[in-house]
Amino acid sequence: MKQFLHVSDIGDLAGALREAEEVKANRFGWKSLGTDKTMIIIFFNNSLRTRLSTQKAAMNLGMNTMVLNIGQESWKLETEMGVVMDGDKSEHIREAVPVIANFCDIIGVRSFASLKDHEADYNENILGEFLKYSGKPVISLESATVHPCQAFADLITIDEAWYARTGHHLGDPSYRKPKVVMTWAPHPRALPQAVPNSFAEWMNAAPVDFVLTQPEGYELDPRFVEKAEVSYDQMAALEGADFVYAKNWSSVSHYGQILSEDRSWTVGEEHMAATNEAFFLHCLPVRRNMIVSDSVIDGPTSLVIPEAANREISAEVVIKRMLEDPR
Ligand code: SN0
Repeated sequence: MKQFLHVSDIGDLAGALREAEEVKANRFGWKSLGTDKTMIIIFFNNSLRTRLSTQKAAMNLGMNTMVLNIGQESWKLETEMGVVMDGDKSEHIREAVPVIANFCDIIGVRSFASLKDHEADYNENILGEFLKYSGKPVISLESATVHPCQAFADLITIDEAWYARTGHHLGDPSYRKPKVVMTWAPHPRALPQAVPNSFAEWMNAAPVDFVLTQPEGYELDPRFVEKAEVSYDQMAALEGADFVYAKNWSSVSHYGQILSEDRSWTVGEEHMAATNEAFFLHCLPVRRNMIVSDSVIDGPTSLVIPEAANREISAEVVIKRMLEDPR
């Protein structure tokens, strides 16, 4: 695997889930793959889970890891082309990428959306520099439009919980598909669309019934919504859900703007009561009592902690595949 951005990069999802199960049962079983290999993990933005889980996964595979926080401990990088660099940015990404690439075998990059320039964000301009000019396998660790390691961990978590509850894995033809609902929820800051984009992309590819619910103006890019059922009525969408995935995102059409602060969308017990005793998921970090009530996130069907733990597993499967075949 040369790059990991989209669900199509991982191929068959049933195979990926089986591999995740093998890795989870034996996470140090492929340690020789990474001997004398180095992973560099680059952060343009903050992180807790991504930083720790990606580094842990690479170490499980026997790799050496180096983490660099751009602008805090490296030079500030200029990412636009054709500018006169007379400001506070000391180095251009066009030089930084090949320099970084010299010292490693795999690169992970976190580069959030600017939420100012739709075209630059949706072209994945910053990650694109690494994809085009590093010559090394590249993993998006939440770039402008996608967060595939999160969506893969979400899928693993849904499969595990569904199996624990019903005795059937996703895709078992002898049993019904779970209903998975992703609901927008309010947030005090404008957030990227990367997490909901990837979750929608992965759920559309998975054997689940996927429903997306959001207020008017929060429609995601059609490339990610695809065939998903979309409802503007949150309570109707939640009816009979087996999984509720809450997330805030800012508007695409009014790019990067907050259009609603409607707290009736905060997922609380009255919302969960409409579901089929649904499991609750969120990628974290989560704003309690904005996105979800304390009672729901602390309740018996909340999967947020096992979901975060599965970030190690999704990252390990991806890095393992890159080590096995970096083309
Ligand atoms: C990021 C996002 O894309 O929504 C990362 C999620 C994995 N979330 C935030 O930036 C939340 C920041 C905050 O202040 O709550």
